[in-house]
Amino acid sequence: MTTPPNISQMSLNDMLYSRDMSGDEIHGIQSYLRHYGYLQDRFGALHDGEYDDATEKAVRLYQCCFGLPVTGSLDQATLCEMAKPRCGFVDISPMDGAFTTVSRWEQPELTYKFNSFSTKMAQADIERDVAAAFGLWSEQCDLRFTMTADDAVDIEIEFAQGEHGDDSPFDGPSGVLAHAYFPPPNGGPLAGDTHFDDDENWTCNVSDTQGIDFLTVAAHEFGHAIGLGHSRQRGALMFPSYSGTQRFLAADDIAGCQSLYGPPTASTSADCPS
Ligand code: TQI
Ligand code: ZN
Repeated sequence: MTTPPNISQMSLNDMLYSRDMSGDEIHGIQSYLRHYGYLQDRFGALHDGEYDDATEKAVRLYQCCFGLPVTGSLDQATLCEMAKPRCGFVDISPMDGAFTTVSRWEQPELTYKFNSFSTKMAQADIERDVAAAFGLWSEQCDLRFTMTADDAVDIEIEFAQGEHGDDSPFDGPSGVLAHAYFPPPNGGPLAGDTHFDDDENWTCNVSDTQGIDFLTVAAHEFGHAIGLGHSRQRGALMFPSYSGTQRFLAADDIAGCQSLYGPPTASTSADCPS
């Protein structure tokens, strides 16, 4: 680890206000904020030596973490706090994604089957979109999904209306669209199972903007079924609101599934030309 920048080496009296600070002084503050994780590339672009938006956001985050008044400027209280001796470890890890995880499957090979289909979409379309939704995850982490006709599978998929035998009844059109159970030990015998509310206006057709895109919701639910909770990252598939079709994983979703299962293994990508 690099040596933490030492703010007390700077002359505090000279830099009570960010607008009065020289490029070198601002650079010093930025190094300090970067060292402890308040300034990170993923939070936005930085102009080195300039008190820009990224720096101001980092200062606000720092103030918030230290219980200081959140002014966004380098006031005396903030500079004094920075000048105090402190632990050299980061406060905000660069690894911290916005994703959350709950539990994971122990084996990389997961099986699934359908207990019922929808009245709104053809069976072949559902099977294709479910395979595609699983594929989004298996492309990015060390998991593989296989449909089988066996009784005992990991993930049971069904369409149901209202009460459907799991104490979490569906609520008719709109509201809850679907739910999935996390991997064991969560969910007991229901672990991994994924239920879709058949009262929704499901569509398999990307150009049908009135309907709810089944593939998008299935991919989100399968994120839960493999152990991801919701993400704080807007634009992540695991962000907890539906804003239309999103048939891809965002970087945060990829970081989330890889944190649970690691990247895809060589055998998974054996069919890629090398
Ligand atoms: N269903 C909720 C969801 O999947 C149910 C739920 C809430 C849940 N918290 C959970 C399931 C934690 C497992 C674990 O988020 S939903 C969206 C989104 C829903 C919502 O019907 O509200 C999607 C289903 F993100 F768009 F709001 C799919 Cl994509
Ligand atoms: Zn969700």
